[in-house]
Amino acid sequence: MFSYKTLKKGLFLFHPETAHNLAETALRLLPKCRLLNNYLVNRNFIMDPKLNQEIYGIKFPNPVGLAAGFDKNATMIKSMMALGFGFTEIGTMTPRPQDGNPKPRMFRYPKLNSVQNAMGFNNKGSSQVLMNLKKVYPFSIPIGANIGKNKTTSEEFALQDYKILIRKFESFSDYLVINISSPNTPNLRDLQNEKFITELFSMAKELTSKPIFLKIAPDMETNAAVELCKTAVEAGASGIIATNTTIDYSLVPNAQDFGGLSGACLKEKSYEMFKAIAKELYGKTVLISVGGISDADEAYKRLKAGASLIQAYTGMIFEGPSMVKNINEGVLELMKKEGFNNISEVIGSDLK
Ligand code: FMN
Repeated sequence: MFSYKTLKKGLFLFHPETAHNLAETALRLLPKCRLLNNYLVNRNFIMDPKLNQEIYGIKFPNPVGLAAGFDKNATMIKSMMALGFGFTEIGTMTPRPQDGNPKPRMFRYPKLNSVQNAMGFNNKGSSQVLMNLKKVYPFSIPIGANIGKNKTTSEEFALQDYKILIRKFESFSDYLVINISSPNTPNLRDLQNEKFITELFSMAKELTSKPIFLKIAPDMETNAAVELCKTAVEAGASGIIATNTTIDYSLVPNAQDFGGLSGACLKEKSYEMFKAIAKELYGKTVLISVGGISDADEAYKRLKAGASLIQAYTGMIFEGPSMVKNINEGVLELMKKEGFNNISEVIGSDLK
């Protein structure tokens, strides 16, 4: 019906953040155009029992989710099935509204299918996001709530910010994610230490029985990252999401010297970090892989390496609204070729 190649040419004439805002407007309005929405759901949302999973009692129709940062304010949830996603993650939200960093703060590297962003948790704040969420929750696909502290909250009071956010969102989401891995809030990544993680998850487990994940950065020394993940799981984390964007600017020639890189340039780094974590934690907790995934081969590789679920953001900018459908169809084909009858048999098969 329409080609994303053509649409992309138009969208890429705009600054990346403007293009994002245009996409948001379209996706906010899409559910009002019932016919088009239904057409896209039928086209892109793959319904195949072989892709179904139940994790912590939550039903995931397929393993491909929207990564955090695209739907920061929970305004596009209703359109996620039209894009084919099996689950979505809103946020990162902070307790109070926040403008984020000065613009420009998002950059494209089209030749490398990569993006750099220094958004800085721009969001409408927890109260507004909660209002948006309440209009749709519970939804046909699982919704994760990704939470972070305000920029102006000192490290000393960081725990308090997470407490407020867990209390607010735990009844209106299927799972929660603690984000202390964004490179765009000064000193946030310093919270990736064992003392804070232990305090945080001990507190979180008191506040909610919903699954609560830790999202980590790809830039820590591998052993330290694995140890941190183990600490989080021992303290009560339900799983690990690996990884956020990278500050390894050598991955892109002439990259900006601020913000985080995502997309194809992050693929190897994210995979290596995921593999190291899975080696230690596969079978002991739930692992979600994200970073540079945009096709079925890479998705399948992450599943086999131990990911129960995968997420993507940047790939969609370059591949368009058929990306998730293509991934799911491709994964089904690979499963058939290798004789797997259900996605759960694929997960971690490299480690068995
Ligand atoms: N991750 C978060 O946990 N919270 C965020 O608010 C967030 N904002 C992002 C904004 C942009 C523009 C991009 C490109 C990524 C953002 N991310 C955020 C990171 C993504 O969720 C994901 O971990 C990362 O981009 C790697 O996946 P990808 O290569 O598929 O994009």
